[in-house]
Amino acid sequence: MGRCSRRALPRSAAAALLAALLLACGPGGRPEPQGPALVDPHATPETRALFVNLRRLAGKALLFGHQDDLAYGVQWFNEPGRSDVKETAGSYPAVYGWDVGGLEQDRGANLDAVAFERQRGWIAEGYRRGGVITLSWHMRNPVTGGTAWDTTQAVAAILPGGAQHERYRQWLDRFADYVNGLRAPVPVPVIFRPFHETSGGWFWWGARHATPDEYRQLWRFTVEYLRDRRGVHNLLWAYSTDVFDSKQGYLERYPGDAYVDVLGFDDYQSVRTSATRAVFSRRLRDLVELAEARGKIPALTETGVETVPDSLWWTGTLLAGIKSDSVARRIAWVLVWRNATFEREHRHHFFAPYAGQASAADFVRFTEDPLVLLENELPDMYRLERP
Ligand code: BMA
Repeated sequence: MGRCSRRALPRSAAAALLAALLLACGPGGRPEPQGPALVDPHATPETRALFVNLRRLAGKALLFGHQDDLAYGVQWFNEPGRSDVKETAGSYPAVYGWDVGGLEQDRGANLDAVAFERQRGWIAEGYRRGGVITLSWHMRNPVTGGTAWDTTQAVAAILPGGAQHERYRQWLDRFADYVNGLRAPVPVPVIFRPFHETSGGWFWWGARHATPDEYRQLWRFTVEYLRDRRGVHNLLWAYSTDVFDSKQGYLERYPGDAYVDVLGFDDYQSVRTSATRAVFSRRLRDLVELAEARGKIPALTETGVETVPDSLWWTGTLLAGIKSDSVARRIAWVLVWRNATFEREHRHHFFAPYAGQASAADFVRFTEDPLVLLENELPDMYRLERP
């Protein structure tokens, strides 16, 4: 399947072990059951393999991810081969987060000045090295044309029959063209996480600005349009809330098991210090239980502390919280947000360390933990051994 350009063998002993786990049969030598269906029954083989492998790995490995990792860092912008994570810990991250906010306007670059043409190249590059790709979409307000943070009511207007429905279809067409064009050379599997942090009130699709039912309708329409009308088959669908305090709260806007592959949440609150570790691990545990009960993948889809001022945050707060509970530690990945370039944005807005940053040494310790994987330790996530 034209996969020869991707790494054939895992590099380390740990990766070899994980590869063996991924390819293992179930107890008694029988093949593992097929497991629950994906949102897309026609998902490409690589997309299906990614889903199965993430599920199998969860609990044995925690993939580390970083937003916009290849595009820029705190002290550089758009320099091929660079990565603040690699320059700190020796490897690219295992998960690459990217955002397509701006695609709807047919702009050449996203809302953080990442050119789409380059983003496409970085996505293919990360995939060829064996990395996992996730996309979010800070979509502009389709009623006003304002930003994603313009909370003018818009969800009802873009549902079928709504005044802006046609516009929304056009935006989805642009997205479909973009993801259909992500090829290396097979379609690159993408974990798509639209309408994120839906329990928060800051985006136009969030709580208070659309009813749970409207949100669910929007989600389902989006899945069906891209999958069934536009033939997009390289997506896993990730639902994500902000922090939540009960399973019931988490599920309030949940689109339904048939429409979701990954259950995630974004936590910039209970991860701040170890004082709230119990709350953080309880959230993770609830998430893992919700996901596992449905055969889905649990993930900490965004987290971090801006500027990471606590030099021991990675092991002392993040990892300690994840590992303090035998259920909580079964999340599949954790992704920290972007490292804005200081010279361009004139603000200290970064969530991963860079060489010399106060938490760099602890970040290295974090990545050396047997549970935590960077890209160079990943088994082949895109191959599924069939008996
Ligand atoms: C936010 C900030 C913004 C950015 C947006 C989308 O959390 O980082 O500066 O534009 O995410 O990436």
